[in-house]
Amino acid sequence: MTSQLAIELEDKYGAHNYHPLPVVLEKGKGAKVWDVEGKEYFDFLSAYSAVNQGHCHPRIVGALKEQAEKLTLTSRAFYNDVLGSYEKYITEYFGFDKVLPMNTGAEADETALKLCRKWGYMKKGIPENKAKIIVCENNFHGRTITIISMSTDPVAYTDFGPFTPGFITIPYNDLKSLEKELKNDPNIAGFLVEPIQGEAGVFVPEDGYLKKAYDLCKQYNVLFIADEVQTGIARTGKLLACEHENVHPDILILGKAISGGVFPISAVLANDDIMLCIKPGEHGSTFGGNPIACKVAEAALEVVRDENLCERAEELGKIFRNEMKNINSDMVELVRGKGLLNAIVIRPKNGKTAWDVCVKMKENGVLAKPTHQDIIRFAPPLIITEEELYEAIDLIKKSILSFE
Ligand code: IF1
Repeated sequence: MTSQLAIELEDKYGAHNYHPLPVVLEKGKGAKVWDVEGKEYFDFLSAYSAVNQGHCHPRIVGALKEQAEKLTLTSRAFYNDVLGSYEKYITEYFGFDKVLPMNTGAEADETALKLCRKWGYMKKGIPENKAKIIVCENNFHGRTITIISMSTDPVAYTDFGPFTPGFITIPYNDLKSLEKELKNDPNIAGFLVEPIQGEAGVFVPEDGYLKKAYDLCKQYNVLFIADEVQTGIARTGKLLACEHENVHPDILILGKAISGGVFPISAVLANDDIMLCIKPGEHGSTFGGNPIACKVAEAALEVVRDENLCERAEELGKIFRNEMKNINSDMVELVRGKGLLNAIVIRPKNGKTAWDVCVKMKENGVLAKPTHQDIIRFAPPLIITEEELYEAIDLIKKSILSFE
């Protein structure tokens, strides 16, 4: 296989729903990946924060292999011998009574929306079909019809209507708008929010926003739903980004790094008064909670704890932002982020944009992806060593300075 052939094949036989950087990867280990020609790169995307534990982590891959040879899928029509222990493990790990296992982030978001509506009718007493959920401008929660019905990005929703009703959109990081909607409408069941907006370009809200939003939700008997698919699992320097403000959401949505990028696994967590609103037959998934997923997720979460990934993300993130802020180039307009979820806003120079910077970094051995024309997201695996991080920082600096 050559890069050129792999790209041609994808172009000819795959749907054109992505525009990848022209690099064809065939191997990964820790913070590094290699392309089919053998060139080595630092991975500063981590599959959009799914590979927090590093590529092909031996403990996680080991759990996958072991379970794959024993039992892969039973469906939820029968019990299996691993689901219950996994459920005990993950609920204790995150401090909730119950978990509902799914596969992808979008499915977990859909699950949370259904659960929230159900709670609204059963517990809050909202009249039939009147439940509303507040969401934020520039959100990203996935690609299903209902989820794009909440989107304010024309690329995400145009020509995919008709859309699912029942959502109210307010600006992110705006408590006044939140309170106004909560005050106006007794039929609001939930407020769905990303603790840091990922797709919006790693947009970090003001300190105190999440806590005050949570308190407002309590005041108006509305569920606070955190989408931590991207921010969760140590990425921002805490196990959950909500922990930066001591917020324990009513409904927690997890995906991506819950498997270390080894397998599609997602989860919705809540306490009994909420989770038990859903009864047998009302929701589910063929693969959700399958034995391989259970073993893989448990191993991936053990790695987070045993390898101190929260502390690593916190410390290395500080180094990274500091070094980026010190780059002597007017292309670096702004550096922001938390832990190892960071972004640089690129000021175009001589017609060169964030895309050109990413292509140059690729040539120099660092992989990252631009978003929104002018932003580059930097999110290496959290197991990256300090030495590797400095090596990568040098390559990033060299790439940006090459446009001076
Ligand atoms: C793609 C971004 C990242 C997410 C949050 C749910 C989901 C996602 C907060 C859905 C997914 C992805 C998917 C990826 C691009 C991407 C992304 F650029 F859009 F913002 F991560 F940075 N909630 N995020 O961020 O999870 O169904 O994909 O498992 O290619 O669309 P999924």
